[in-house]
Amino acid sequence: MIYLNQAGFAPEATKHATLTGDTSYTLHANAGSIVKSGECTLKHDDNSGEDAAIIDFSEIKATGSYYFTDGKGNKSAEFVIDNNHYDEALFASIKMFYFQRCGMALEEKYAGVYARKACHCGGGYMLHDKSIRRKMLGGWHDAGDYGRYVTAGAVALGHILYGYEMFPDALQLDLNIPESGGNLPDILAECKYELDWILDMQDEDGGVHHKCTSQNFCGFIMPDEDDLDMVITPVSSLATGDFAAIMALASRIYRKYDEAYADTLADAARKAWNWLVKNPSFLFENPSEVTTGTYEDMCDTDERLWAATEIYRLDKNEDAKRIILSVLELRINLYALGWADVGGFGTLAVINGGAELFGEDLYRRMTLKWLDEADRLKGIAESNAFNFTLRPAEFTWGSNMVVLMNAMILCVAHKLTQDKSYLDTAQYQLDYIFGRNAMDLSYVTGIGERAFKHPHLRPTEADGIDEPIPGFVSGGPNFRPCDEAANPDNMSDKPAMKRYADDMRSYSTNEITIYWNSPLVFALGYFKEYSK
Ligand code: 9MR
Ligand code: 9MR
Ligand code: ZN
Repeated sequence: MIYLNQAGFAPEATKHATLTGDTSYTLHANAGSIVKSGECTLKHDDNSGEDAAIIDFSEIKATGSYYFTDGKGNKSAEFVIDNNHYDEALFASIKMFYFQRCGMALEEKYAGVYARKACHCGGGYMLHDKSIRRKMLGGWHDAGDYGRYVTAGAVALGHILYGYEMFPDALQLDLNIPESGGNLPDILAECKYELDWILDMQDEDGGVHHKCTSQNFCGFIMPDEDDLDMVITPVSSLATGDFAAIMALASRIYRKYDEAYADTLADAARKAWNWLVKNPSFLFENPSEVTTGTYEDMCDTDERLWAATEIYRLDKNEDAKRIILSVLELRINLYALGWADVGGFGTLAVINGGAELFGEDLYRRMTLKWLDEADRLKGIAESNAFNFTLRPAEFTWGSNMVVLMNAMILCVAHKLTQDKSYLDTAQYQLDYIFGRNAMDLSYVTGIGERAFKHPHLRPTEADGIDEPIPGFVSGGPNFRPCDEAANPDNMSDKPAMKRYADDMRSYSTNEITIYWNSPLVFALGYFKEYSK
């Protein structure tokens, strides 16, 4: 078999495919001619359990469409060589957020066949006092379920807005959303939809509630049919830390377009920061009567670090600087970009803020850790025929997020050093997401000839339409799957890269989330800007 990026390659890019189970290959132009052929020596690959080799066809630069065959006659997915090869993927991966909108109807002129009615307009009640209700209108559904969670939302916004700070031009797309043509760039209008909901999660004293979901997951129904009441769970320092950071970051980005809104965001950020400074850790566990997602996290030091870096950028507040310096003495991960560990966002704030603002010493300490991690990833990628950065045990629930976070780390390492080997390694991670994997699948709906089709996504199951909405990233293989479609019994003899089921029931391998799409937006935006 030959696995490769089904979204294709830029003409000047380094182009790798992975050959397994056979030693010879032929590259065909779709027009009919044979472009290249060769022999490879296979080597065992732990992640896929296959004997595999790299096919390097970087010298093929003519635009057009192509496919490979192996010596046994197996045909690979078709792919293009073209400068615009990621355009469709970039558009769809951002438009995904519009399809996750809660609290408004998706009209046909923006949503096409996926149009649907408004959902979850009834507000929510406070867990500690059921008589207190809040509007709780708007925001993005977190995932295949209809919950809305602050830490998850802030992290998704973090991926997109740091991308916007670094390469705004690449993200100026007409998204065909209701706000298109207004005073904000479309992508910022889309993010505002989430920011506004998160603003509502803050109390007067600055604390921010962790999540707003029904007590239990609803069935596989359209969102407007879900009439379960929403409960707003207590304030957590995790949500408040992420909130302070994302609001401060957003206030700077939106100021150019809307002063008043930027002031609102900045004030909300300061209130959250003041709450954080006054309060100890309030971590989060689901209250006993609530069974939806937890986003549990046993440590808020990294959330406080992220908040401190952005508050320092906002107000050059000495307290914030002191907190950054004290956190740097602890051993916390300074490149993580997930919903639990957010230290990497603190580093991105420092990178974007610059050495002049933060001081040479602090800047150097944070970027060096980042580059160390990028080097570690590069080392792993050089050692296997998928040029892949994960090891078998790292295929956790949502392994594709780890892959995409690694792509982000490598993109930023490239920005810091201009060393092309980082960009190549980032690209290999995108290659994996778009089909260079032992499932032979593109993990983005609608992108590539062999894209996965059955996400654990309630509207996709309930809308009666065969094709899933395009642009959604699957969670991907899970070394310890735990649902009825992918479970330890039917997966235990499979290698890590194949512990995946393209099955709607498989929430532990095939759900979608906003924060699995957002790092793809960052990586594709980066490539659009810097890979020319
Ligand atoms: O749909 C739910 C998904 O969003 C969660 O990630 C997952 C794990 O918490 O749970 C899914 O809901 C399932 C529930 O946990 C058990 N009963 C079946 C539900 C739908 O598959
Ligand atoms: O993405 C989360 C993953 O890292 C966890 O292992 C998993 C179980 O706690 O939960 C995932 O988050 C789910 C959330 O709890 C509810 N919405 C769907 C999310 C994706 O499956
Ligand atoms: Zn909704």
